[in-house]
Amino acid sequence: MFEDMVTARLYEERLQNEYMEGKRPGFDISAGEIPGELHLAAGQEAAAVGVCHHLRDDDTVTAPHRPHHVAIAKGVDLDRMTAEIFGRETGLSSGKGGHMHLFDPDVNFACSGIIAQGCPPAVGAALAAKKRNSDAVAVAYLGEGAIDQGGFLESLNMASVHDLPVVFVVEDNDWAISMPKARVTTPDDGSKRADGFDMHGARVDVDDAVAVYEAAGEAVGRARDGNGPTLLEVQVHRRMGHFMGDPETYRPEADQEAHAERDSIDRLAARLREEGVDDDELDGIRDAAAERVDEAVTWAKQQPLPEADAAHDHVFTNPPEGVTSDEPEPGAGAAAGGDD
Ligand SMILES: Cc1ncc(C[n+]2csc(CCOP(=O)(O)OP(=O)(O)O)c2C)c(N)n1
Ligand SMILES: [Mg+2]
Repeated sequence: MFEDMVTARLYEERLQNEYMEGKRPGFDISAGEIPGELHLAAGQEAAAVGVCHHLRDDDTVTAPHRPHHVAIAKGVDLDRMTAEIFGRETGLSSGKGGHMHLFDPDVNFACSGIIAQGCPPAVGAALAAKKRNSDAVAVAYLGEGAIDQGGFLESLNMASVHDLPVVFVVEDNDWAISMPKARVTTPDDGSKRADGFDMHGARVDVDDAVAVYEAAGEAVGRARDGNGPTLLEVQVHRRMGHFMGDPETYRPEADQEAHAERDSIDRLAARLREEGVDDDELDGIRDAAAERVDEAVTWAKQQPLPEADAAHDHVFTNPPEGVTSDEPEPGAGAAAGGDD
């Protein structure tokens, strides 16, 4: 878990630097090596490793727009994920999905920029596992700002009615962009919503990977043993802005700086030292993680960009082979100049 947490943190810090390349002197979001938005999850690593270290490749994980820590903990190919983030042809989605749309079928991982969107597919994966008599489970990650979304609540209902092997993991980082949780969501402990759906709920209210691992062990074990879903909320801390370029003018300084006292990586390092792991070993893990991150980024940046023509591949608007489009010719019919 420590190795994955350190890898995720170093990865995010590296992306933070790479992202700004070419975006200055103003902030041109479309310029540079990593075009588009970038949401970093530094500070949230405990929620990723504590759950994903109970999972196998055939278990499904869906993540939201802040996905890298979860992808790393689930074992997504770091090289191809990085190529995807840099928009390269050899990326997981041929460079067309970008950082919010990572798909790795080898380890059953997907993420989406639409918040709570991962919940229904995770329920679908859990239903599929049940129908196949497999003991695979599914995990849907979402932020606390997404728990008022209908898709999440509908998913809780369906998971409970069908007793499905799914765990919903809410990463509570206190903020939905600039909106503090207390202003828009009740109850404060989101896991209590499980009661209304007659399912198990639990909350881990410290940024502690071991505590998450223990709570997730129960939840994943319950799902794997055929004993139904769980809603698990985990308190985490968003160290960075909502997205790269966020001036965070809305955020009290004390909250911004709180990570110094509550860093989950420091906490786990202290725990490992207590258990007899020495500093040399921890440094060795850090060095190996730094090398892995550097290799992934270096490799990704050497990869080709997709051909412009490839923009038309893999999109739903392509008519299937042998079918001609019945779109009216441009300028013909009622649609011309119409109201869309
Ligand atoms: C359905 C939908 N509505 C609005 C947005 C815009 N949006 C992107 S992130 C975000 C806030 C998410 O907050 P939270 O779920 O707490 O996740 P966090 O960013 O804190 O990780 C919103 C509203 C979206 N992506 N999808
Ligand atoms: Mg949030």
